[in-house]
Amino acid sequence: MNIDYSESIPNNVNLSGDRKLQRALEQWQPGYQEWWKQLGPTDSLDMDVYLRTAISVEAGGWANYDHVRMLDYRWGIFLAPQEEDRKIAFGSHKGEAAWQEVPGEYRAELRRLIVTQGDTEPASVEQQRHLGLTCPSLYDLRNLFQVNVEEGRHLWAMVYLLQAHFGRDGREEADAMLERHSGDPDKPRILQAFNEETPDWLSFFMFTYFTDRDGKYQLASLAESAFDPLSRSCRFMLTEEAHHMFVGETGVGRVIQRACEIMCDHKTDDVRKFGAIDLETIQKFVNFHFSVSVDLFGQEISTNAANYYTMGLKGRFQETRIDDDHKLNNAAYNVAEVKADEIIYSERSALTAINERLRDDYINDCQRGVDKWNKIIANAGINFCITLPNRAFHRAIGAFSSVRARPDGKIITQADWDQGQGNWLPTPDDRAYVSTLMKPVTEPGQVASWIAPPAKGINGQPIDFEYVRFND
Ligand code: BYC
Ligand code: FE
Ligand code: FE
Repeated sequence: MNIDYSESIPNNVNLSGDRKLQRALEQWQPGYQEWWKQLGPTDSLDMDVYLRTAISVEAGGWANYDHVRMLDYRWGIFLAPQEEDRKIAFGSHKGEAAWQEVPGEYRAELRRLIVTQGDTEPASVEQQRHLGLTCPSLYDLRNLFQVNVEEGRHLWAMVYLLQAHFGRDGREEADAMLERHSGDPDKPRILQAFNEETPDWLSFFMFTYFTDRDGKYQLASLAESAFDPLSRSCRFMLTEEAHHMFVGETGVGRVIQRACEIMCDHKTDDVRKFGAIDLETIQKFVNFHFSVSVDLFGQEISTNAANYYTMGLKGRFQETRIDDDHKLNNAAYNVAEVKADEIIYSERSALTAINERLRDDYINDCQRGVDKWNKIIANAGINFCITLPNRAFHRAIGAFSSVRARPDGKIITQADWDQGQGNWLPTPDDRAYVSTLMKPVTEPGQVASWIAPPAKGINGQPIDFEYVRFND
């Protein structure tokens, strides 16, 4: 199914056959472009960037790589191919035909899920908008912009659903996506992690590793939705998400590699003296970004999540591969909670524990990249291990938000927290140090002092390829 690039909005949803929808989207488009100019990547509009563009939504549809002027980038609407006779896989409608239209009785819940998802996409672009000014290499700058244009397209994906399937209030919600802004005191983004700053490239790599991975898990559970257009939107978005997490995993890995090289070459732990980032600081950034991202899964016990599941709106990760009745009326799931200053697990209704189960899947997935980072450290012969903090650490949502916990999960007093937190989370000094390293490196093939070069280039190009041309 090829994408029609002859339309003002490239698409594979036969937009030209739906004049009403086309009008709605064309009305929204100028506001979006204005938003991109104002709050998208700073000073980037004149640059030519080596970007991939989807030309089809089938496997291999990503083959198209070329330099594209940022100003001319065109966002479109792409759904994964429709699965014939798709049946609902879970909840009270299990076995019925998937919905092509929104059922009236679930309209409010579906709209809320789509709005929450959509809101995060432009938020991340806003959070990352200044990073281009301090890129550690052209390769990294190109990856940043690739992520940014795709997050912009993810907003389009959700706006399409709102405009095609929700009428007037859908159009109002689409407009509101451009009115809330990350960190805006009056009109902030909906989820807290998307109101935090992404002030430096270490934060960016952590964000794409941990927070884009929350995106992967949320999108995967929405990809199970009985509402077929949502499912198809999310399935295609997931193919883009893989690259974002690759940027995070390899980015953090390269920062670790540089630290290890300096430690070995100079026989020192004081890598800051040589313009690198020490492993202790990297661990603190891991603690911060992991804890903020696990909050994004919501409360451990959530009747909202149970209702979304029973209604068929949001499934579990890889729902169809799970061997049970997919209704969960009598099923149990182990959920962590605090009792008498201990973390204990107890059996709860699996239905209300849907959020926690997704969080568990996410945490297991996070560990895999951490293991790879630790291999880099071990290969350098250094005795240090990056660890994920306990889920109780530094939480703002759910059962652990009312206690203080160390990264190892021990519940502590507020006084111990006040004393210890500088060892566990980035301090203002740590952040100030990292920010001193943020100086642009824009010679092809050159890389900043604090990060190792990538193992290979993009799409078979050499590392010293001119991934970005500035045209100034
Ligand atoms: N912040 O029953 P609960 C991505 C509220 S990232 C603030 O657990 P539920 C991306 C909640 O609203 C993926 N408030 O809630 C990554 C509720 O309020 P009310 C984004 C929160 O409904 C990188 C109350 O607490 N996608 O794509 O299960 C770059 C009760 O909680 C938070 C989605 O999130 C929070 N973190 O919410 C770019 C998917 N958590 O009703 C992009 C869509 C909970 O009591 N959203 N609350 O007033 C959802 O599936 C769900 O809404 C949530 C959990 C997962 C957010
Ligand atoms: Fe996204
Ligand atoms: Fe992403």
